[in-house]
Amino acid sequence: MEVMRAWQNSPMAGTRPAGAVPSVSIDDVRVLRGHFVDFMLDYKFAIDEITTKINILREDFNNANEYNPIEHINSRLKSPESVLEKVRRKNYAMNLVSIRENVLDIAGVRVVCSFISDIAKIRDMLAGQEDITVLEERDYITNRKPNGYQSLHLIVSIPVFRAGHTVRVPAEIQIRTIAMDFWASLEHKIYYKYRGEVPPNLQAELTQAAEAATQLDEKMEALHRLVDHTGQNGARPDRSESLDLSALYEGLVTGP
Ligand code: 0O2
Repeated sequence: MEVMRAWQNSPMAGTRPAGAVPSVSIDDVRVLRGHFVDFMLDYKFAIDEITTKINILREDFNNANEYNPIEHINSRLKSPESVLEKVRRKNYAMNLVSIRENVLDIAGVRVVCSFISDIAKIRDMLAGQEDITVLEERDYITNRKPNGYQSLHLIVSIPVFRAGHTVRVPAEIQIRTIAMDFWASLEHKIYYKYRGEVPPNLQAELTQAAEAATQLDEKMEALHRLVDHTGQNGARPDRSESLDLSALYEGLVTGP
């Protein structure tokens, strides 16, 4: 606890008078590091919990012989540097309580779907789970970002059951289509290549590409509906009728 206070009053807390030398020993730093690693573990476990939930949905869809709306899932744990950069940029207090309350995207899970209508489906299935609380929803699909970015962001909190205690951990779930994801990953690369200063002509091209991605999504959605209505919704054929279960039954009754 003393150590936590030391960190809160450390240079990172921004409370140290200019020129003053911080009085944090190597041992303090070690303990602080331990606290931080443990704090970050909560987020790693939150990612594990959410990923498991989504994998269960995916397997359930497959098992039900239904079409599976989940194309792929990925996740990332924000790096400590990136967490601290955000705390500084947003002017939050530099302590773990403040970071837990304010930096809500340390744990991030991305769900990529085939069609636009799948996004609401996945959203409802996750938001409807008893242990998930939706803290905030940012709909960048209805309200596309000026650069063209589209995605549905859910900021949720989820319980993580640690060995000696339970903690509710915030996490960001991004849900988007393949086309939206394709656009976002390219834009992300360009943004980093130009260190945030994307030249206007390239920015205009990106905005046009976002428009093309939306048109593709709409076209695919229309085709999907068409196929759905004609009864060919991608479900695997039910082969149970053609299976002869009698041999299996006999084997179970009579043994090897
Ligand atoms: P990464 O690499 O995914 O970890 P801020 O975090 O301050 O930028 P805020 O308000 O907390 O913004 O969250 P916001 O803008 O709702 O969502 C942040 C995350 O959404 C980003 O995380 C990206 O993953 C994604 N995102 C938001 N806007 C864009 C965009 O214009 N282009 C792309 N490609 N992704 C975007 P990180 O941590 O910035 O990045």
